[in-house]
Amino acid sequence: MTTYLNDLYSKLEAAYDAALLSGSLIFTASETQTTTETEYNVKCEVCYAPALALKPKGITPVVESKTHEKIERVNPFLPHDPALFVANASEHHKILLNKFCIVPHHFLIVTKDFHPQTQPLSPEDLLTAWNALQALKNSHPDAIAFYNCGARSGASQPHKHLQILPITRPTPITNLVREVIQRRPGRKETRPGDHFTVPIPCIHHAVLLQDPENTPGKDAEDILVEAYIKLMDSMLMSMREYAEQEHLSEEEKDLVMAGGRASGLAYNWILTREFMMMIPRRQESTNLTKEGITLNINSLGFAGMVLAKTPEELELVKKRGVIEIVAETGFMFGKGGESRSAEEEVQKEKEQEILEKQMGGALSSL
Ligand code: B4P
Repeated sequence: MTTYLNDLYSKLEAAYDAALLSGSLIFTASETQTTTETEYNVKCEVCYAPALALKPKGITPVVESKTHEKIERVNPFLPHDPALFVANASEHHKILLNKFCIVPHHFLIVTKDFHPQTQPLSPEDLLTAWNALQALKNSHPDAIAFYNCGARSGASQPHKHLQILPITRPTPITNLVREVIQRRPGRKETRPGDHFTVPIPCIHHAVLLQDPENTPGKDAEDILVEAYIKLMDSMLMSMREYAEQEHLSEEEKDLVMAGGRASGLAYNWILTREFMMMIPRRQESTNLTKEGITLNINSLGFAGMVLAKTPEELELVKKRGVIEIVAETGFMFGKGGESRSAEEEVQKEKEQEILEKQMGGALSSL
């Protein structure tokens, strides 16, 4: 294990307290409300943080020429604010506190040099995120790492950065994964290294991670790279199959094909100490109303956690449910790439469940 991340939590605490005191970091208090999404048998979270509506959006224009033709923009990560620096995370990564956090100690793993946020994750990116999760395993065993990659993924900064949310409870998706991989009569066992899906729309590509301590011949980097490539392959394959459907509109085809090109690919990536998942994105935001109230969704949306900044957003999310609004921003792939509606997806899961129960019954009566 790398020594870069020794005492990570103490370093985070010290930097966080100092940055908060000096005003370099803005913590926004929020209220978390839980939704029970009975259709999917999962409880999701809506984090309500009205003060965030006042936060500046994305990269800030700083210089505008007299003719207004050229706008130069600042990159907040290069150079970074020294008050937000926590430690180096590897030879090529640094840890910065998230300037606008709603969870204390939320931090970013940022490349020291500029790399675009549209780039795939490198083996070193993957290992650094993994090492950070391992470094927090005693204080925050359920911390989650994520990467918003590409234009429709919910990213607001173009400099490559992964994020770690050091939460103190399992995310809704972690709870669901633990439930899904449990061994049950009649259900195929999910073993470390296996690809699996979760019974909510749009999450089709997930891998249960092998434990590097108990996997002879492979280290953590091998396991992470293997899982990442497996997910990327299966995600691109699903997109290709989806695009080949005859009934698809030209507009939808264009959208999927743009995603199939490296430059146009947008996806969310989630890593915990147990699993990795990848979710391709068709659009950045979800339409909460026909009148045009939209909500941006990032990786955390697929972890079952969305952020509402106004009372209207909060009410609309609670009314429609987190899963339904988040699913609108991804693709619903079926077998052979057919698309399925959210209702069809639920119906299929129900049929699967009944089949599993019947098989379980049959097995136990043997
Ligand atoms: P991105 O990948 O580009 O975008 P994001 O996390 O979706 O955050 P966004 O900036 O769009 O903010 P939003 O209002 O949706 O990440 C860029 C990161 O850099 C962000 O974390 C940003 O705060 C941070 N940042 C910007 N300027 C910075 C600077 N000068 N120095 C250091 N860091 C800087 O969300 C607001 C915040 O809430 C984000 O941190 C977001 O990650 C977090 N959040 C969203 N949903 C959440 C949820 N359900 N639960 C907990 N936190 C949530």
